[in-house]
Amino acid sequence: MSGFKAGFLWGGAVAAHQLEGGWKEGGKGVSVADVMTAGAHGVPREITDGVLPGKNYPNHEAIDFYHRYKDDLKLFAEMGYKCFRTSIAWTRIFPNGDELTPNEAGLQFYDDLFDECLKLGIEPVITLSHFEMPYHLVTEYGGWRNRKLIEFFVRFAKVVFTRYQHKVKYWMTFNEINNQANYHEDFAPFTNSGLKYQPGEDREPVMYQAAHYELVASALAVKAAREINPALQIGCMIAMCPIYPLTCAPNDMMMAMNAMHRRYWFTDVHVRGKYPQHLLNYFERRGFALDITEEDRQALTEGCVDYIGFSYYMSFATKATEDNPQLDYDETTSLVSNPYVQKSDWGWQIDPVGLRYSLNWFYDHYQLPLFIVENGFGAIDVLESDGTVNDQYRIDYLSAHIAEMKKAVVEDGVDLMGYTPWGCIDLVSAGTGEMKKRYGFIYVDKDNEGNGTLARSRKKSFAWYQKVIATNGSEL
Ligand code: P53
Repeated sequence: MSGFKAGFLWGGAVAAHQLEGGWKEGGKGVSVADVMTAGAHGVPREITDGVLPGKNYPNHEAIDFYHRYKDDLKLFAEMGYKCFRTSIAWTRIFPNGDELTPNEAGLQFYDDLFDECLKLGIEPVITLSHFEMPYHLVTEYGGWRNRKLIEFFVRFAKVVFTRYQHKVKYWMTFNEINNQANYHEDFAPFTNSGLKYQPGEDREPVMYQAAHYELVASALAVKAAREINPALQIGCMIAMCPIYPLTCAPNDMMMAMNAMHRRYWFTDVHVRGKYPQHLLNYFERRGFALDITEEDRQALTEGCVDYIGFSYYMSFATKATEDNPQLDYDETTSLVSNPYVQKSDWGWQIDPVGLRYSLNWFYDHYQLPLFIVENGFGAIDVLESDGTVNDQYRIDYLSAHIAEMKKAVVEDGVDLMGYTPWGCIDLVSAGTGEMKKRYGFIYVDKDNEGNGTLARSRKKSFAWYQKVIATNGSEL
């Protein structure tokens, strides 16, 4: 093969809560993203008890895509996008999450959005749950620690599969479902699963329980999609940060293997429909008695995904230490800095080769088609007086990653469906809530405090990516 396959899905990726704004429009309910304030590098976003006066909630307005999507999609079309990955805000369809009937105004919004995409020759690629579940499900049910959420999610999935089956072919269930492996911090449990912990609560088994219910819900959604329309393709979505051993000391290697087990078992369940034995043994050793029924096990086997969607930004490294004889991985304490790679201003390790490694790792393990649904460089951009942004650093980052992705396809034979760089238009950072951490090919005039005209302008990377797509990745 000489390059990327015909019909390769070049595009861009975003998530509803990070760009739409319109947080109360069209009957939308409050989501978990609506109760998170702006933070910064090293300053966590505050999760407030509901929406409080006087706080800065950057997702409420975001970049106002809700009102401006037609113009923004035109810019994506100008770059030559074949696809556009976004999510459906669950709260536009079921504002509280536990209603029996959906909100028509919300459904209509996505009908219009998808029609507009299709008119421009852009195929929508849709995530069902991307860090924006209804906040009501947190306050009334405790988030995904409650089995009832399976029913609510599956209802939501069935409604949107049925409604959009002739407009959307490619779907993903839960965005970066494995972020919650980082359960000591508050961010991932809340954004993945609507989990708020009691002081002193043993967080780890709660995380496993919530993830289990999500995996069952995902499997039931996959099964439902096939019944609704067998042409639909449903993937999982995994945050891939491959974990290297710091050295070739055998115990460092074993530590890295255990770390990979603890961060990526989610993929095993999505793809193979059952838990890996190492995890079942770990539950036993730790005395975690989870609610996993025979019916759940059956559901998991019947809802295996069609492809693996994943994000790739960085690699991690780990090492064995004497105070950890069982080489257990703890994401807050076990990671070390990799001396061979550079870091972004937000401390993310820049490692293009890690993308080739990740593609091979997934393909070796699972032999399913892969879809890189996020990759990108969060950086501080400077808008020049002539309206341009000279983001050569972003071009360097993306071209180096695409070059490695090409090796994985051409030299290693990985089956890759597409590539959608993250935050193809500047939007609110998920991790920090900042506007300053920009990823886009399109600059949006708005700052961390919410000031700005929201005007859009093309960065240098815009024309560069346009050429990448036009040449199907030959010219980087
Ligand atoms: P931000 C952590 C590690 C890898 C990806 O992230 C992550 C996160 C969470 O911060 O999130 C994904 O905006 C996520 C997007 C997010 C993007 O990566 O923190 O799917 O919603 O915006 C970039 O720089």
